[in-house]
Amino acid sequence: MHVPGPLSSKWTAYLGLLSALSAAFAPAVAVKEHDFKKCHQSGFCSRNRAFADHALASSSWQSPYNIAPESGSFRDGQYKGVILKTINDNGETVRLPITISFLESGTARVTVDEEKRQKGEIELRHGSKARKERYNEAERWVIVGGTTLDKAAKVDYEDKSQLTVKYGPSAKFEATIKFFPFSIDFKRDGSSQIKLNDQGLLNIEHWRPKVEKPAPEKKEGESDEENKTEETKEEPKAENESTWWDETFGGNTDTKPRGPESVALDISFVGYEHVYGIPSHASPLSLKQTRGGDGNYQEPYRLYNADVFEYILDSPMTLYGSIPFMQAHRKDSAVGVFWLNAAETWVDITKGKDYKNPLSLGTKSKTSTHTHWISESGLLDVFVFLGPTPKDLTAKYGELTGTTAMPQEFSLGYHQCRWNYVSDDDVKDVDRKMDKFKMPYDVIWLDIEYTDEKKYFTWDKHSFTDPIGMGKQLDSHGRKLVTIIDPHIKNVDNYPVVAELKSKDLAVKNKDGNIFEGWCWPGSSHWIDAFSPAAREWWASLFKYDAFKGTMENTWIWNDMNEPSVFNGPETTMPKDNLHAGNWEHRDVHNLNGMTFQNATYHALTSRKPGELRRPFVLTRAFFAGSQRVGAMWTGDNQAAWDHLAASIPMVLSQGIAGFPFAGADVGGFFGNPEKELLTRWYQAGAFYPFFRGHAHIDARRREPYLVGEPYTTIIAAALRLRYSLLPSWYTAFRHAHIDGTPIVKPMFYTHPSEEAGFAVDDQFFVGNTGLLAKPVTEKDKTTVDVWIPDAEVYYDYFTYYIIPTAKGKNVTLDAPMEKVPLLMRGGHVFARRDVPRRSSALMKWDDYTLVVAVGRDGRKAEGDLYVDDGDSYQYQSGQYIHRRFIFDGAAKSLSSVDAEGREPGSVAEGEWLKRMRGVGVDRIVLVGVPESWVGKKSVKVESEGNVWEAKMEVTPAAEGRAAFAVVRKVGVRIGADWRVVF
Ligand code: NBV
Repeated sequence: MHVPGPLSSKWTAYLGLLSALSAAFAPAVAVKEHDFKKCHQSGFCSRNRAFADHALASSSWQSPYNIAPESGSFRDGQYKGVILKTINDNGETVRLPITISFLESGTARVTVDEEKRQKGEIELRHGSKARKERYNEAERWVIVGGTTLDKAAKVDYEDKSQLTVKYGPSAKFEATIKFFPFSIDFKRDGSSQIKLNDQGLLNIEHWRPKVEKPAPEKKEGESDEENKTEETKEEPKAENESTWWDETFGGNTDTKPRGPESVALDISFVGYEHVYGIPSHASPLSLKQTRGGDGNYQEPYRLYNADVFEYILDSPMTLYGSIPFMQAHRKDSAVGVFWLNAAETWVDITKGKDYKNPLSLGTKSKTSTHTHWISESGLLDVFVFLGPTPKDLTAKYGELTGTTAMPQEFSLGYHQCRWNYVSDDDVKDVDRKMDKFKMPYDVIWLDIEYTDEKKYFTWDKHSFTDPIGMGKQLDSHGRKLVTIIDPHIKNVDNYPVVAELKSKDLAVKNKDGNIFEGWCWPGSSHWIDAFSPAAREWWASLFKYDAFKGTMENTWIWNDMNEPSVFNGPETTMPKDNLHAGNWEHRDVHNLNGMTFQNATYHALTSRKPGELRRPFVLTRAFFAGSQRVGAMWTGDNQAAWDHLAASIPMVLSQGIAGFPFAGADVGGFFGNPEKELLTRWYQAGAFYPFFRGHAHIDARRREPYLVGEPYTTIIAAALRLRYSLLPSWYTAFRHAHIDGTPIVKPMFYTHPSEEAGFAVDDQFFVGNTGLLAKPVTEKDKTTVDVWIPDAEVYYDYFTYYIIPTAKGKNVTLDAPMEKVPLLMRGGHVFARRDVPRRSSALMKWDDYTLVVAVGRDGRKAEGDLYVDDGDSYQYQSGQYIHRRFIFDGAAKSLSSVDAEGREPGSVAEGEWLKRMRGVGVDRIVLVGVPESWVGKKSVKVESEGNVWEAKMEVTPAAEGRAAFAVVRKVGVRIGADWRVVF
């Protein structure tokens, strides 16, 4: 058994090696796939898979879970009852209270608990201080709204064996709850969409005392393996006790004071062939099957936040963060589930035409997707969304878990990071060189080496002699600094932070209730327990400007290693029997851990100085459902390899549809040295990640974009400027994500839910509502790309205005020489840019806008919007923002701008920012795809604020495949005012 504390000789040797390696700035020994559990190495996963195998193989299988009909009652949109789990042939049962809540939003929620544990009528082994209840606080961290019960939900039918409830918008949804065995069939407009326990895989491992069995006698000379009982020797069985009471992996033993306690359920998506979501995995957007077979995975998708550096691609292996939200999609219909459980979770996916239930007429010939969700502990708590559109799903999920926080505007710019910038001079030098090479950027980052021997909140005094001077140089061009702060606190003398952590008793505890000690970058460390309100309060005190000296208003924070990463822990994380605030076991809350830490930092940044209330920027590596409310994420330690560049796109798309769209991958690849072509292509792709940061490992050669040499330097500078010119549209997309959970970059199934051929396309995407369709080049030596065209609209090349010869549902091959990012404009959209290249986003703040109108097929309407606020404060919450809707009317030959939210002019008292925005206008309007009849026109009429004037227009006729286009200059309207331009 591994007891944290005094280190065993094995660990001393291992840690000696680690620290020697990290001292030499080499990456620690690469963590490989086999350092992480496969399902068969995880007791509860293998037991539940065995349970499934048994149930699915047997034609007579009956789930042992039945609702006791007399226990049930329905009131005010909620059904409450008790499931009886039959546990032996004598008919003994265990009581599992169930609540089914029908919410006003149309979402249904099914929660199952265990009565004995609710009442605390269980005994813990080893004198454990852990809580007796099943973990019931995930909701407190994750759910922020949308839980009002639907009082209009009505029981539509009821007899002794079942109950049907009608609910949701116009009572179009219904749930049939069957009692014997327990199952629920969720229908929309009368047809089944989602079924729970239809396959009978519901399994709630109830508490039981350990019955000591006499150890089988070991014959002389017999090995331990030979001595195993028949039961333990065989492949895992559902009732195999060998992993009930303790479990060892990689030399670490988990003491499991409550024994087996997993919760598992099958969720079938009837007639749905595609499922998406449950990030983060380096896997295609449309999830694969996981039970073997051609092209399928053998392993379930795993959700157990882990420091998996050098991760492998095309794998269901767990990564740094988890969002247990899954969407199923078929032509014109989308439904989803959110499995609210923060413990280690595995999800098996199978698809088949042989839908087991003969009653599901009409779906028999269609492929259905069956999923099997398996969590180690906690409540069974699942939300069911019945769509019908992908947008409904992201909106309802956003209502429950919150949406992306309105970001700091600068954070949409380019971030320059590496492990490490070695001194303040180094930082200042990079800052100057970016200017010299005319490369806009907003943020430079400091990794762990800026600290004094990995003591966070300190500076290495030899290399960073004047952090404030450095901060001021950055600030002079509106730039920012991000410093890393990790959750492990170095355990040394004379470090006030650790002294306080200990004296105030704010650290995570080991299973015995003593402070947990483990190993990370600083060597021996303790971990702040961000589940504790007192710890969060203390954490906030560390960030005050006068506490974290050397930081200033333009300093923001990066939280790494918060899975948490513990070098000598099981699977590089914390022992599951560690204890958090409230005596919850780490097992119960593991996947929440990263979010609680990022949340603590987020709140700390709101209280650095009295009266200063600005939107924090915090980047996190570990995350869970809800993390979108407190910052951005990145996909962790990828590699400087073409396949990692390609994999980043579905990964970022998956984040978007799972409600955490502020996402990006390390541009250039973290490990290794990208060849110039790869680095350049990566910048071109990265310019389309919502979070755009170049980063590199400490061993990687310097690769600031100006170092790469021509022609690449110029090409990268162009990609950066493209990002900067489109910042107004990116910011608008963030606004939409903030309002209703819409992804920032959108996959084809999301924008075109009727086009089946696009459901598995995950290497191209639309940016917000701009109609910009990007298809980054992710292969070496490629000078063309094939773009899949989802509809019959007209598509123009973004740069040349060539009309792409497209056909709906077909691929079109585009030229993509090195200097070109394949980017199309879909007809029918209007979007905003700022075209004057500047050094940072802050310097563009008061620039005029360019509006681009991509005229729709046959000159039809084009529409778009622009949202802008001060990009920093919370004043937008009191109306201090501009949100315009632009409408191009081909028939009326006009472009007009109206308040997108129908607010009357003058209805908001103008604060300082709005007043200053009075000086910001629309400088140019570019209209692509104008009719030939416009050729020769020289001016347009502009009407705004009671005045009428003329502006000059130049129309370029169509030529050799290029659309006719018009440019109106010096338009002269204010961006915040109503106006109309008549052509
Ligand atoms: O802090 C060092 C690195 C960081 O650069 C990287 O981005 C993180 O994902 N960190 C991991 C710890 C060590 C990685 C080998």
